[in-house]
Amino acid sequence: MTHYKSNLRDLEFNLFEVFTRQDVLGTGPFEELDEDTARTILEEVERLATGVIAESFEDSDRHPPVFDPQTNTVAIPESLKRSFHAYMDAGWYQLDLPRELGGVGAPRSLVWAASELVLGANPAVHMYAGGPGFANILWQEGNEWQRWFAEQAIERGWGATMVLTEPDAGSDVGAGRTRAVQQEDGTWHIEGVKRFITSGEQDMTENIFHLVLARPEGAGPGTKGLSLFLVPKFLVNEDGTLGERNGAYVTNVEHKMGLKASTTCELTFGARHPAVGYLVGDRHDGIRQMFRVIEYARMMVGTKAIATLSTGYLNALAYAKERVQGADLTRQADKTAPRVTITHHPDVRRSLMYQKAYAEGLRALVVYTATQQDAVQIARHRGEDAAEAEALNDLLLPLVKGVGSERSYALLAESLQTLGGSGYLQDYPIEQYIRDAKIDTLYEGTTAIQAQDLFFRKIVKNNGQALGRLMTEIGAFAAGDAGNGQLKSERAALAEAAADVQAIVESMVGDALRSAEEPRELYKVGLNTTRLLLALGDLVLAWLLLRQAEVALARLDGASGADRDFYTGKVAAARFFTDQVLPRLSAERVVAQRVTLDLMELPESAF
Ligand code: ST9
Ligand code: FAD
Repeated sequence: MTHYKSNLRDLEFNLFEVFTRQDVLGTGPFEELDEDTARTILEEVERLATGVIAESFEDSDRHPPVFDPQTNTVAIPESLKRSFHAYMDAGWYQLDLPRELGGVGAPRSLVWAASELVLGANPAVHMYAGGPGFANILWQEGNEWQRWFAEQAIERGWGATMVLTEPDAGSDVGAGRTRAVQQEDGTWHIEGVKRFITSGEQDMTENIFHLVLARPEGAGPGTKGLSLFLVPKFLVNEDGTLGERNGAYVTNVEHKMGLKASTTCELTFGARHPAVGYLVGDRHDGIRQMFRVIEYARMMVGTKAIATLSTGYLNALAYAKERVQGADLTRQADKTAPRVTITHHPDVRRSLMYQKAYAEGLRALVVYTATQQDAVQIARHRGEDAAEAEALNDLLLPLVKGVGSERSYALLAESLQTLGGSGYLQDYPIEQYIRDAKIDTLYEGTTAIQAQDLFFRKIVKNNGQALGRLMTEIGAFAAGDAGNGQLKSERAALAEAAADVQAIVESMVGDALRSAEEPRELYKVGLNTTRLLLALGDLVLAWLLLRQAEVALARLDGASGADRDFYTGKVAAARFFTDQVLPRLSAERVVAQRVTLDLMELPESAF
């Protein structure tokens, strides 16, 4: 038995009962994949995830990769190598590759469901296995030679990295100073130091290719002046074999709070000898190209966080069902009363239901977002416009990443709390979950950045269209008859919460409009962006949980055994969330509307 407790039942419930993916399987771009095959794939990935992939989770935390500064190499622990190779050998990364690259071209909903299992079992394995995905982007964005390179990378199983961050350029990617100098043969020499590069060095693949943002000499400031370069660790000969060592070396590996199995590297370009780079697609369009990777990685980070909360909750639940402590509250005065398992205590039940409702609501958010990606795949296959699904996917991404990571990290503390003092021990996985999940609120854009992305880019720049469509859907659900009379008060609470969120948005838009006359009004928006992110997240989660409850109520009739328990739990989670979480949005609305410039006027020295 490994640490990882998966929830395949809930994944399948989302895929096939709530979002009916069987309707798109077997058709259009997914013609060769039917529901049975999809279920078999998930079972196989789950078997691998709960087995060999999860096996190295603890060992690679206690014995993390070791950096050798003499040789600029990293030794990955043997246990993690086994997990990584088992995953790559099984070939599941092919699910997400197009057929032209030997892949399956599966719907994104299935891809993300399978990814959740791997990310919950051992996120570092998923990250080291990113090479084929990066190659796919390179293949789509690259010139003819780079497309050939991408094919080699997949065939030979090379690793890959995304290289943006520098010591003085974190959230502000446009502050990057790494230079690119064009050579007479058309290649470029990259010069500079990048930091925090995930998977920058390892000894599991024969080559690593870096996708690097650098500023060509003479290019303008900010992100728009950055170009994207392919910089392989080893140059590649015409027959695909490895050539000379390129001048990109890992010069440090960070010591971190968690996610220790994943190497976080300082990468120095051109200090010892030239670091040859190839301009991706022969065009200076770096930030747009890199955002194709970033969008994928933000979805991945959110899914990782949520997967961790889910296994945290299920570990806590298993413990709570066994742990006997204290008497039932109604008999606490009776010192001879039988001792009960802690699941009998109201406070433990409250905490467990928070964990369950968020874990399952957030999973629904991931799958729902992925269904928008399915819609994009289908529209493109038909040669149709996919703008609406793209915009909704764009709107949902900061929720998956920002809300997923914030809520998961906070709720994992509840999972630990369920175990009492034992939760603090390394005998149980939850302390590692917490350490490993903290990073999810930080990398791929901190929560503050996700919140600004949501408001300024995904709402204001989109003229509120995607948000408007989402709110209309939520409103229609609230006003409809879902639940056949049994979800009436919950739907009323949803409508009220939607009005609260709408009011927050309107207040922020008002401040933003006023800032045209009085620039400082924009500070009020900045004081509310994270509030809006979390509030909209709660609203969407409530809606998705209620959609699940509607399905569950319809199926409860005649259900027995495990199914009955499952559907009963679904209805309970939705009711709990609407009763206990949604009312808080009214308070958030009041706070949002009360925001003043006081904080911005406070002298720094008064903090
Ligand atoms: C990191 C990695 O942290 C951590 C984990 C690594 C795991 C690796 C493994 C992953 C596997 C990956 C597999 C590969 C993929 C497979 C795919 C399969 C198909 N959406 O607002 P402006 C663009 S890495 C889209 O003016 P500023 C857009 O082009 C480090 N595009 O920004 C825009 O132009 P336009 C992560 C967006 O003020 C242009 O940027 N670091 C979006 O110049 C300029 O926009 C970060 O995430 C978007 N949401 O710069 C940095 N936003 O408007 C966080 C912008 O004309 N900081 N663009 O369209 C930010 O995001 C900042 O807001 C900023 C600001 C840098 C964008
Ligand atoms: P800063 O940008 O300095 O932020 C500090 C604080 O200020 C944060 O709370 C932030 O929210 C806030 N802040 C900053 N700017 C604003 C603003 N405009 N408005 C409001 N608040 C703001 N990078 C890569 O390129 N590739 C990788 O593979 C990669 N992997 C990573 C792995 C790990 C383990 C870590 C720790 C980082 C990784 N990163 C990677 C870098 C990561 O993306 C950055 O750390 C992140 O974007 C934040 O940048 P920063 O650390 O410089 O923080």
